[in-house]
Amino acid sequence: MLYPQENEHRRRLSLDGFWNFQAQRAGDDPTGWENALPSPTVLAVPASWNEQREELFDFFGPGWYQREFHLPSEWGGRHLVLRIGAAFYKTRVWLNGRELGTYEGGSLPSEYEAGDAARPGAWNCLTVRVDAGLDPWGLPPAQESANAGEGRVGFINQNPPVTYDFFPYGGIHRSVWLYATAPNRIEAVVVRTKLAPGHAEATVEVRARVTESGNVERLSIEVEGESAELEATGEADWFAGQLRIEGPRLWDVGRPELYEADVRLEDVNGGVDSYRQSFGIREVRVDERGLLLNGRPVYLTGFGKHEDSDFFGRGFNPPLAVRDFELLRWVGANSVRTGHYPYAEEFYDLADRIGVLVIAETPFVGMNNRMFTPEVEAKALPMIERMIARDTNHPSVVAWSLANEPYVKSDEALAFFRAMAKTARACDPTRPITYVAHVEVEDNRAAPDYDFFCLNKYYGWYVGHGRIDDTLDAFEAKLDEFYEAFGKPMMVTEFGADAVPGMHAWPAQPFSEEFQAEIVEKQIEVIRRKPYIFGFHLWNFADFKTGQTLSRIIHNRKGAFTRDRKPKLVAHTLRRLLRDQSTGHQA
Ligand code: BDP
Repeated sequence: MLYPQENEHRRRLSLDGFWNFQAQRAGDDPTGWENALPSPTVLAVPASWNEQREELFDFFGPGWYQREFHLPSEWGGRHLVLRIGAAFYKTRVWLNGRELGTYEGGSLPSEYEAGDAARPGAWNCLTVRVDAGLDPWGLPPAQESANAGEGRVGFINQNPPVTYDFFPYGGIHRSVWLYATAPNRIEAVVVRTKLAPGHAEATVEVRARVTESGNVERLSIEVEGESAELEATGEADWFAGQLRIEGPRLWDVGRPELYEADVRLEDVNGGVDSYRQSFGIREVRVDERGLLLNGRPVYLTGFGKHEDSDFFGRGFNPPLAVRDFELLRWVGANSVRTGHYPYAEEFYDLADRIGVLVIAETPFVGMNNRMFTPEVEAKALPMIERMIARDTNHPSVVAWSLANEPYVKSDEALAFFRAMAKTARACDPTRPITYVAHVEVEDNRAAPDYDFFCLNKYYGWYVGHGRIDDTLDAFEAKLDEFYEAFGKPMMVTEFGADAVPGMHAWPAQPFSEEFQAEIVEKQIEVIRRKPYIFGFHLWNFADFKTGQTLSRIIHNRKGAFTRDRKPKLVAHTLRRLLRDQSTGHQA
């Protein structure tokens, strides 16, 4: 899952831009569409289709994308891979009419071997069929039937009928690349660092997987002038080696010290491949004090987010991503959770380069009891593996969140959550794992298998609506109850209220900016009193698009910022509260 890179031994071609597009409607016969679309229109990639054209607003696929591109003749004989950063939700790909493969999953990359179908030195036709059809067994799932109101109070008649509170945008959401390497290539690089006591020295362990391990002449790494050979590990196609760095510059909050590992593969047939992987030297663990970064407790403040903006929909929007990190700095926050799916890779690159902590979440949201089957598990576990393989080298990622608001009450649910925990730990023994809980203690039987506990609670909103002061004691008692039940350090990962920007009320009332600012300030005061809580994230960073239902005023309005990133009153409140405290910043 290495991000495509341009270097001495690798080439890449961006296929972003304007593509032909055709919506497949009931009654259409798509025979032959992989060769030519009969009456296409034009769409931008990457971006959701829903906000680009009126007729696609509530269209969920299948949508057919097609474009031509010229393949340089020198790419003949190279190892060619087509890579789609993410498309929601099921993808099928053809090159020059020949099927390359399929992938199910809306927020992780898919790759396809393209060498046999590609025509070097000529024009090529690429077709991508994306089906965002509401699938009750997808991850995340749609409701089993419209109006089922599954899993969420107040969401009966939600349109479209999904089990979660964000819009099921369709389309190619992240960049599309074609890349070329030597036939024997570096397929994966995993960098892990270990600090000696006192931090005077760090060990950097690098593992790499190659395509043809039998043909490796030499595999080596270099970091700032230090180099080491990687040797076969005995595990299929994996090699490993390590080097030491004296006086390491540690990566920390607001102190984004990064290193580059240059990996080089020389093949017995004379081929060469190389890859530059950035990484940070830092140590993360959880003990009874909470999250420790480089041995020191850190208090996390920030937001749960979404990938969501005007026009782009869920598509990756580079200036918006920079702006979001800039607003985090402005408000004084040090961390985010990728609610409720893995984000674009570029997002974690920015977090690494700016020094923001990330709790990285799977797309397992809306997981009610009917989902805990062997079939769903067989889809979920490989998604965890793919997510961790993709994001493991980011120093910004300090924990994996394996689900949002599941019901872990039945024996099946418990077994499912134990299998997920086991998979995540096998992929990455270096990071703590968690999942984000709601409802009651007895709905969270898997908590003992996870390292810390995350809780979402909406007192004064979904519980005791409109009564801020009257619900503070109940809020506090609920936090204590969860801590007493599990004895794990905790984070409050969601709390808040909707506020329609420009809506004012005195005295404060629901949906006004005053109400949102007041509830947030008073609940933070409660949260901060709890020694077992090591951080809080407001829901949400910005207003975001969701399905239509009586409790939503076009968007979910719980953002501290509007959808176009203007501060609401609560953002100023937070800025005052967060900038006044020093525990969250280590720099
Ligand atoms: C929580 C969910 C989140 C919702 C939020 C809300 O985790 O996805 O958007 O509630 O209702 O339960 O605003």
